[in-house]
Amino acid sequence: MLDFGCAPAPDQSLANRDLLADLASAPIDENPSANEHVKIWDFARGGVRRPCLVTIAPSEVGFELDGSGETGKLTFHLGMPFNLGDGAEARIYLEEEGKRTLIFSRVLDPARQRPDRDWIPVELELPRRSGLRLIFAALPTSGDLTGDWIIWGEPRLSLPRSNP
Ligand SMILES: [Ca+2]
Repeated sequence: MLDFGCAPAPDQSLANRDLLADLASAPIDENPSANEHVKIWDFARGGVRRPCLVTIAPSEVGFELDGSGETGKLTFHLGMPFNLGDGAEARIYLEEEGKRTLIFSRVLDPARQRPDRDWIPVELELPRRSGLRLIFAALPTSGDLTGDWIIWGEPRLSLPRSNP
């Protein structure tokens, strides 16, 4: 599992936090084998190429949210890069004091469901509390792991300005 600090820009009314930049600079502190299943790569879906956080099922990656007591909006474009296998499930959890709450779930099956071959834009409002951890997870929907790559295109957090 990876953990990250957050450094929102203090002079902006809305700080955009690029989660891919966080991942690229993160120290790998736990279970190195799991990181073979978490990558940053570009993928194109529907003719649009985006830099992506990649989670290969079964895997997950976590981000510490800003400790200022305020969080904001999470946006990303969801997809699977290969039209293979029987699909997989994308999930996002919020973790607080070790307890997980599922805030997003989507099963994708691009081999059989044509709409799942395009980017799916997602926007999630996050609660305004400190001490939260955001977890992106890829789960298999069966024993068939063929092509079970979940791609999170351009994941970003918009953080309201912290009051000084
Ligand atoms: Ca599968």
